[in-house]
Amino acid sequence: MLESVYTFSIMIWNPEQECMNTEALHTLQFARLKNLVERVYHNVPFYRAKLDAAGVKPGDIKSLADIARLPFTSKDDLRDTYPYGLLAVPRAEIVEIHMSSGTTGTPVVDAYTQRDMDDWAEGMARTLSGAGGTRNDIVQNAYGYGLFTGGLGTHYGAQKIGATIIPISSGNTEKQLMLMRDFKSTIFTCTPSYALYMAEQAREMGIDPTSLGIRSGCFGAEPWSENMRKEIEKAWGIKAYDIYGLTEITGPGVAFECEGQYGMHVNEDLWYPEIIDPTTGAVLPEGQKGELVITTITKEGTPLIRYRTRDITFIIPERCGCGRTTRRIHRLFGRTDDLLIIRGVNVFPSQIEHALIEIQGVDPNYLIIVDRSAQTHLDEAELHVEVNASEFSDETKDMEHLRSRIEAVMKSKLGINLRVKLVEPKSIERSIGKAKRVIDKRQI
Ligand code: DLL
Repeated sequence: MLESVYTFSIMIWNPEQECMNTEALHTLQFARLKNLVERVYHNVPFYRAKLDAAGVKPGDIKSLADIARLPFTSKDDLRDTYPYGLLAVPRAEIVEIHMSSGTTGTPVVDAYTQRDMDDWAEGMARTLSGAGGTRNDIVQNAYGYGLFTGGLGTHYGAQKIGATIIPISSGNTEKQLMLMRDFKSTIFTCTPSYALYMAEQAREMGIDPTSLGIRSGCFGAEPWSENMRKEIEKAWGIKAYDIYGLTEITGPGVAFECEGQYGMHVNEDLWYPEIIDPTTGAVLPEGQKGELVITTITKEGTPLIRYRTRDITFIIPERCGCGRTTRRIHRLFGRTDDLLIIRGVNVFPSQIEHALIEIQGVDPNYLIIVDRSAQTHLDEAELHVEVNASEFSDETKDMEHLRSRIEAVMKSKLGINLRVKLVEPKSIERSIGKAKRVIDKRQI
């Protein structure tokens, strides 16, 4: 094994792959891409039909740039081929299956061979190392275990770096805090909203979260903002790292933040990223915001070609100072399908959260309810915002002042009129996994 490379102060897990020179990386990616197209063309009828329809044969892939000739794969394709339609190996080669329930209909399935499992553990080993994790750490893993990839993905990565893992799964907040205290956990992993909730519960139980000795945390699986990072870091006295992945593309471990905490390094030797214009499908240059598309260049079980993630970001054009040469994607801006269009104005729920954190007296717990008036047929949006326990007052005048201030901030920052309803501290339902922020009644 190579000697570990230290830049900043944190160890890079796999310098041979993560710090490869760009030319060598492109050569590797091209060889893997070519092999992938051969494999799916010959083993998956769905892909053969798709490539034939696009007029592309495996032999046409002569450079990495030829990836743009390949057709996209979408979530609907995954649903249409449920459960085994995208298998590129005999079923007996599959050692594990995960799936995401999604909010509607048929689940999307990911099936892994042993090699896929190794790649997954590798991606998560790099992720945890990016957050400073080593064999000396105690990782308390509060992502849900089961079909969701957060729990087991983190588990495999923590095992790979040789850390001690506490597989507590999500929920059971009191026990989480007790184990943190008793076992002296040093890293914890969960959704960002659960991290904030846990801190709130700790304080309620008379425990100062900063006294628990956690050093850092890997948070992802849902949108969060830079301000929310600050809140989490302050509440726990830790460094909070953004991590990214999705069930269809193996799970968490696709991209992760390093000590620089600006953008997430994509494990590009395993998952090849592109950014496209979501309307035209054209590939966009680095620095330009669009939809992230990923090709699983080493995946054996259920490989995906140019999978449209619907996640919006851009590739950061500059190379990172940490020593890794892998490209970074910017913190996610939202999803193409999260986008709320309220009276013609585009709003991502994350923008609301961002604006709220800057307002004194409210917590970043909110719910937005959108409906359409039966009389005017216009969209109407109501924003429920939790008042901070210390600011909550029986004085109608004070509350009214706060309410109109929030409405004014939303109007100036988002350009929409939202009716704000202040609700009591802790009255919005907390989540132990992904937080639900939007109820859109217009589709019902
Ligand atoms: O959420 C995998 C995961 C587990 C990622 C643990 C990170 C940590 P899914 O349930 O399939 O898989 O949801 C994937 O969640 O397409 C994004 O829209 C969103 N998402 C994931 N990570 C982030 C992040 C897991 N860091 C979907 N920031 C993705 C914003 C994220 N959104």
